[in-house]
Amino acid sequence: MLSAHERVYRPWPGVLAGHRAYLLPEISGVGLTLHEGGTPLVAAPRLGSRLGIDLHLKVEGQNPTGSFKDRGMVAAVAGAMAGGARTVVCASTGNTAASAAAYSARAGLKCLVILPAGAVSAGKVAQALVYGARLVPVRCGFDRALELARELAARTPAVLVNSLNPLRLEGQKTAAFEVASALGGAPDFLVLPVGNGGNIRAYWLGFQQYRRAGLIDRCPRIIGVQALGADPLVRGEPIAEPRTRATAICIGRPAGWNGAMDAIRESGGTVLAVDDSQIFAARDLLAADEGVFAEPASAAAAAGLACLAERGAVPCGSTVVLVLTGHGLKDPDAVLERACLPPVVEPEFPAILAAAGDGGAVDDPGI
Ligand code: AN7
Repeated sequence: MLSAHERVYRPWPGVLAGHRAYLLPEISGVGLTLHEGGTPLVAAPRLGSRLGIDLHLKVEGQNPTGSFKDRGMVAAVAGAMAGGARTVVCASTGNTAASAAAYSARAGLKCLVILPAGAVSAGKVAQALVYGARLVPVRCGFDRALELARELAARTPAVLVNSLNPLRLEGQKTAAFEVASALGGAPDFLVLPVGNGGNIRAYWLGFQQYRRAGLIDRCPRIIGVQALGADPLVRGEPIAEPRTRATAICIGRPAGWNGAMDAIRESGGTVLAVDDSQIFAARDLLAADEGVFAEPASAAAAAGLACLAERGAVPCGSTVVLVLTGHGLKDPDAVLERACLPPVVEPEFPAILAAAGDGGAVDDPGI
């Protein structure tokens, strides 16, 4: 028999059970989980010292479907179950679809996902398919797809599980609880990507709730980052045809516009935009410096933080949490379409040695 000391495997119970005391009772008792949440806050000393800050990464790519969406989806699907629903529906740039598909499979519900055709990364489409969702690719962008999903939910018994469903934010706010508890308080700054504007509001709600409960004595400044070309909050007006390679946040008319701007204003934060080349540079730096691979939308936040640090807008020594919302493997094409793969060589030792030594990749073996 393993003694209590030897039983080193103690699974995190998931968002609904793990944060039960701070969630609505109508969902906290529903036994639905894929053990989402409880993600690590990883110290980032190399990147942090480049930027002159105390940097920590909230690695949301470690959630069951590889993005932060699982926190809100477990809550929304639990709500749908509690209400006796049989079908859920969402529009999605990909991660919401993957998560909705997984949790509705788990819950035994049908799932319908409306996708902007040709604008969702391969990993996310594969996830939605394999979990058994009904996919409806539509010849439009995300903003129109969301209108259609809302209309479908209004006209049928299907429950909308986009972040217009308040239970989504209820689940997603738990990430703020985890950040505060890992640091023993709020960071000075929290930086995250903004698409539809749900997650930024959820973090703000979470920090405020912990402050009201007396668990933290202040809230962080919240900094939202958008991709240039899909940056309506920065421009102050909707964008009819948003464009960015960071497909997850290719959104021109965020449904959560007001909530996002309130979070930024009330926290004393800001919103800024970075272009795709800054996004890819930040992604590569994050991977090389810290061993963490984030999808382009998440790397946008890293790029935005670098911009602000260079401008002196983040004082030296500040404690900063960078939220990496989705795993890099969601969109391998975003790496491969820019990479130059080395040529294939014959399976002979001299050929391997020559190829390996090329560019000094292997220390001179002295042969
Ligand atoms: C990796 O999946 O909108 O500002 O349909 O996938 O709360 O929208 C995804 C958004 C950031 C933006 N990072 O969050 C969808 C979807 C990643 C994302 C965002 C998304 P919100």
